[in-house]
Amino acid sequence: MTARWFVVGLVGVMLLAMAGPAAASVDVIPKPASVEQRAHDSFALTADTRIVVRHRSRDAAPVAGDLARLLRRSTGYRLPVVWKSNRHHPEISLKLTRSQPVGREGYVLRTSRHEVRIKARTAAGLYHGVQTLRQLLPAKVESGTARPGPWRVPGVRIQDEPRFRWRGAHLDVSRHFFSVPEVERYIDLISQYKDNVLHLHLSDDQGWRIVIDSWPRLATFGGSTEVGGGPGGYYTKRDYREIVRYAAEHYITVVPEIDTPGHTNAALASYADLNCDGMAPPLYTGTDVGFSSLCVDKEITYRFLDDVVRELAALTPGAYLHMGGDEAHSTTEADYKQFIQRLQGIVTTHDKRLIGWEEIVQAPPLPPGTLAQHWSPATGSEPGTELAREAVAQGVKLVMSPANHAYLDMKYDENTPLGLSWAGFVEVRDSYEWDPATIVDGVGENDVEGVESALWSETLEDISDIEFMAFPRLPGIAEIGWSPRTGRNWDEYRLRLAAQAPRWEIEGVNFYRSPQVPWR
Ligand code: TNX
Repeated sequence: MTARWFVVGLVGVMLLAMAGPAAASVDVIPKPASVEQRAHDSFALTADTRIVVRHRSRDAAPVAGDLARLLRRSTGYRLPVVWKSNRHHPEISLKLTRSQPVGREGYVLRTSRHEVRIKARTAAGLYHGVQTLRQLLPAKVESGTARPGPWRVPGVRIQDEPRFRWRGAHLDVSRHFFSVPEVERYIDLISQYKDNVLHLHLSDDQGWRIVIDSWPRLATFGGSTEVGGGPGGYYTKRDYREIVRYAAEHYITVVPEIDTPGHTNAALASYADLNCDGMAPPLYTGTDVGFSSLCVDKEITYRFLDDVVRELAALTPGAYLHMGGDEAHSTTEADYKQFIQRLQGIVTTHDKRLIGWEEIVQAPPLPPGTLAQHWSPATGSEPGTELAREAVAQGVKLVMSPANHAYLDMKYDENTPLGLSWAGFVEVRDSYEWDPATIVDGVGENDVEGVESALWSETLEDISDIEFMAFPRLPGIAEIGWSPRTGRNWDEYRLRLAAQAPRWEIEGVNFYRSPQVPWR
């Protein structure tokens, strides 16, 4: 064989090799754990289709209702939800069953000419299967008004489950306040990518955003402004319960954060007694960090925390309360340790588990089940990675949010009109190309509870700003939390990401058209 033919042959083999895995993938984010394509098994949704809840399952019924609402809107079909199959009607069936080869949140989705069948062990698993089905249907399925078909689902057998238990999206509602409908819109968007935690940053120097009945001025005064001096706002307990309820409907757990002992100017401004010198500082509308601290030596500080934690715990069905702990630059080291020690006792007393930013591992011993959130942009063994390793040494699991990858408030590049850049620019590729189990030396797969994107709101004023920073980066972080590590690569991912754009256009999502993505 001549060298020339050898090269031609080699290129051919390479093309085939590339076509192999590409052919076996569908445009779904996060990428399912396993996809088998079966061209002759494609399904067509028609006016005759029914949605069948097998075994009259009460847990599955709301998922079916949700799917029916979505499909009725865009197809205009009746799509009754029924308990029984009937061979004259094509069907989408949802079935809860113990005997599935997937874990708690996983699902199996298979199509045939007659049926799309989704099976799972839990309603959450079915819900995730439905999110996959949405993405298998044409983008116009997201339309709010009836569109003409056809409504084809490609022939597939998908078996899927998450890599990590914790797949979070953090939203800072303190620096700027966001209304309940804005938060619910964010829930709509993140749940499509199988996130299961909404971490609400409810207090900071610039605003206290939740009513605490025993300390009413926290909300009414401490919540009365925001960065830039706008009117701010706060959630009543009813508002907060509504967010929790809406999140639960999307199989998302709310993790509320009250940031302490630093990031507390709004509380200190509301109650003079909380200050060591008994003088309340003015409200703050700038963007500096690290200048405020609760008074570690005063007993009233712990009465305050006990009240806040008790009221918040009563409103929060999830296991975790986030108590901050970051950037306490105005608290001495000794005070910090003493403070975190008492704080964790308070959280435990109210039957909740503690999660804090990674600085909390400086105050051992932490109770079992405590989580630390890694946010340093340092990698490998660089300075800044010690706290993550310290967490591992203490058996504290990590939620990974490295700022140079997972901070969605970082600018994409120097031209991004919103955002900050202290951790560098974070283009779409930067946010996608990292792995939580290899980014810090000494932190492996079993030390990681999960992954979380963070969206700080110093520069973000409304939902449209939130969307612009979260999209298209958030789906990539969600994929890192859900999909197996093998099989994830940027060149393939960017094509699947591009395929999401028509959906976002129909949903009215304000997203950044990164030049790194081949938008169609
Ligand atoms: C750091 S990371 C903060 C926040 C800021 C954010 C801005 C962390 C735990 N604290 O207070 O809003 O940077 O990017």
